[in-house]
Amino acid sequence: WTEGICDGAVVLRQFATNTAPELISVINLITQQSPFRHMKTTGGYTMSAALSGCGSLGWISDHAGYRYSAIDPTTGLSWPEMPAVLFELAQKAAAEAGYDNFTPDACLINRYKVGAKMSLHQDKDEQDFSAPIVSVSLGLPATFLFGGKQRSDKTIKVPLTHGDVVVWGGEVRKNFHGILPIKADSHLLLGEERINITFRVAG
Ligand code: MD3
Ligand code: FE
Repeated sequence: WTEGICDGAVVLRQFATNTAPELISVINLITQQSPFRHMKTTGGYTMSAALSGCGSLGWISDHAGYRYSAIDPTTGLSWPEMPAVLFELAQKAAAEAGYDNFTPDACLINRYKVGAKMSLHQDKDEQDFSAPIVSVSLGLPATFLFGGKQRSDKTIKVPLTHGDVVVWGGEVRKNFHGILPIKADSHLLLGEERINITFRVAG
């Protein structure tokens, strides 16, 4: 079933639940090639969520700042190809929210262990802001914080559980957002972890 959060944000509850086991097995293959790593923020902090990715571009962070790169700096190689099961899920979810022919070139995979979080930030390293971001939540539940155009704007909390997919486009594409610390629990498929996959048109 679908829920609107506000203009431009559509939650597709349980949209990925049936394909989740397959998603998890391709993520295991991807992270054997491009392992999860903790990026550093430009402020010098180490991010508590670990990152990997697939597709022609991946998100990186270093002394020079944040950007997308065709090379995974950890391996010196290209990022793994985006498996069809991931690409097709993202395309179907985008279509469900009214975006036809969504063609993501970057698939970022965040892994949260218990206690990991993501502070309020905006996603603005992509070239094409007219394309939405599609996010898929797997494993432990999370509380998503959804804010406005400015960091100080009030935030609302949106619970995200295993299988939920959210399409973020239009008006809210550049809004501040974050994830509260993951609570201790265990999930049948992923154990004490949450995985979030985001699909973007980055290049
Ligand atoms: C709303 N990830 O990777 S996904 C990120 O759960 C990121 O790992 C979070 O924020 C996570 O950048 C949240 C949902 C999401 C992604 C991008 C957005 C929501 C968004 C961009 C604009 C507005
Ligand atoms: Fe983000």
